[in-house]
Amino acid sequence: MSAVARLDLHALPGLDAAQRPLVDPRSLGTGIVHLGIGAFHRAHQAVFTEEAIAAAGGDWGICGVSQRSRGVVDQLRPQDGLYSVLERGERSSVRVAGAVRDLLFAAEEGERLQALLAAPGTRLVTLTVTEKGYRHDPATGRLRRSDPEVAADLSGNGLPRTVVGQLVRGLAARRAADAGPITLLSCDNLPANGEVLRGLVGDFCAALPAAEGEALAAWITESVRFPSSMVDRIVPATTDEDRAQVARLLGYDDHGVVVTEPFRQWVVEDDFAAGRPAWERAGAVLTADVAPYEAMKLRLLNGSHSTLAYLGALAGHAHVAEAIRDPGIAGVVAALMAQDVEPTLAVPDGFDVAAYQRQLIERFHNPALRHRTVQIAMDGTQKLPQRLLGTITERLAAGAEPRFACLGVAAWMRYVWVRQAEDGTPLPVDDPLADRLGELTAQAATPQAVADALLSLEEVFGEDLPANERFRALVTEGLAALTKGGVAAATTP
Ligand code: CS2
Repeated sequence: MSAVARLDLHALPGLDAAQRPLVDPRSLGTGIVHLGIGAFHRAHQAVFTEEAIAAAGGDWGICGVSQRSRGVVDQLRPQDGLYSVLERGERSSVRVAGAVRDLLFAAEEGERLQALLAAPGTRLVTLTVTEKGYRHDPATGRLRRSDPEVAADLSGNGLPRTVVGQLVRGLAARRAADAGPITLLSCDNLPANGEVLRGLVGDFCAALPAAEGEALAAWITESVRFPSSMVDRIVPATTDEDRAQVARLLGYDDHGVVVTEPFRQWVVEDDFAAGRPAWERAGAVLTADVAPYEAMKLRLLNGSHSTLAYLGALAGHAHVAEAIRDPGIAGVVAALMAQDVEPTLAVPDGFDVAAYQRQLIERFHNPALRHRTVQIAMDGTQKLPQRLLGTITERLAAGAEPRFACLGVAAWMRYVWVRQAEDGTPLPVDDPLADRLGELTAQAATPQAVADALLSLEEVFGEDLPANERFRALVTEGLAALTKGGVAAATTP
């Protein structure tokens, strides 16, 4: 039992001015439904939105929807939606965020979700549902109709359980209610995330009976926008220690704390059907073309992150900040960025890509952020295509040898194959394809056999890349080196 009182609206007058929300939460109407109210949303879009409302007004309060677990709903509901953002850089600071006004647990409140999507006051749906939440094949971007939950949602029996099902059924209800246009804004780490979402919504409509699907698809084309966006802020999972620090700083007990770095970036395609918060007033970049920023961020930051995570976890580094201090791993990450990724990028005018890389390395070094390598290692099958495989495909086509990106893929293979660090510590394989990975690697005894088996995963690697002998050789060499001499030997220049 904690001795301090729980954070809620009554606590606000007692906080230091610098710790209070920037807006009066009580005065805010809800205009945004956010699917996937995890720590990342609360430390990123919710912060931009609150600052935008503080600067320019608007009823853009957020209803945060949790899909699978009621954890966040139980944390935030008793706190009137309030939670604190603990920024850790050279100094720490904490502030209570006020833009989340409502919580909804989709698994139990599916009807309310549908009603909210059909309400005229809802003008924007934002999403952070992670890569796997889209239920698509990462290699093709198409909806996985064989997924039992997608199939159930298509059959129309009961309330929809998948994100795309919820959205399409909600849009149908919105059309029936004549509630007006709306924007669906993906904020997940996928290239052309708006286009991906539009495609999946289209796939879902096309799989419905024609009488239902065609008219709905036509209405969607007319009334719904799907802008793309690039999101960036490092947000490690919150620990008990973080919650204890906030209780000391705030004087209140907050079950919904999120921890993050000072840096944040949001580049948004400015294509909205029914208005948006003035995010540019909070430092977001609103632009016509997000693609160059997305590629840069996914390949440089996330590509490095995944490489650091697999090599780091195998070498026994629990956190990113330790992994990046390992000279071998640091060398691989620097070379991955400069030699493999940079030549593939269309750098926006006036953008200093070398400075961006230096800043990334600095952010990875942040000793106050305890970002676990196994957290980033999660869902590798959903992350590899946009983080490493795009780079590899383009470099091979240019006649180059993307050695470092291939070593990242090899480290993923070693990780899902042996499932333990070099010191014997077990490493979790948390991935929607975990069973397949287990089956594929179970029979394989040599690096060559493991690489062959894993490269047969067409939904991850597609068809062309595994047919490339250079690629197969580079990945297999990397896996053989990791197997023979460990991370230290494989990362020695
Ligand atoms: C990370 C990202 O967990 C992961 O896979 O690479 O969540 C990363 O921290 C964010 O994209 C940073 O913006």
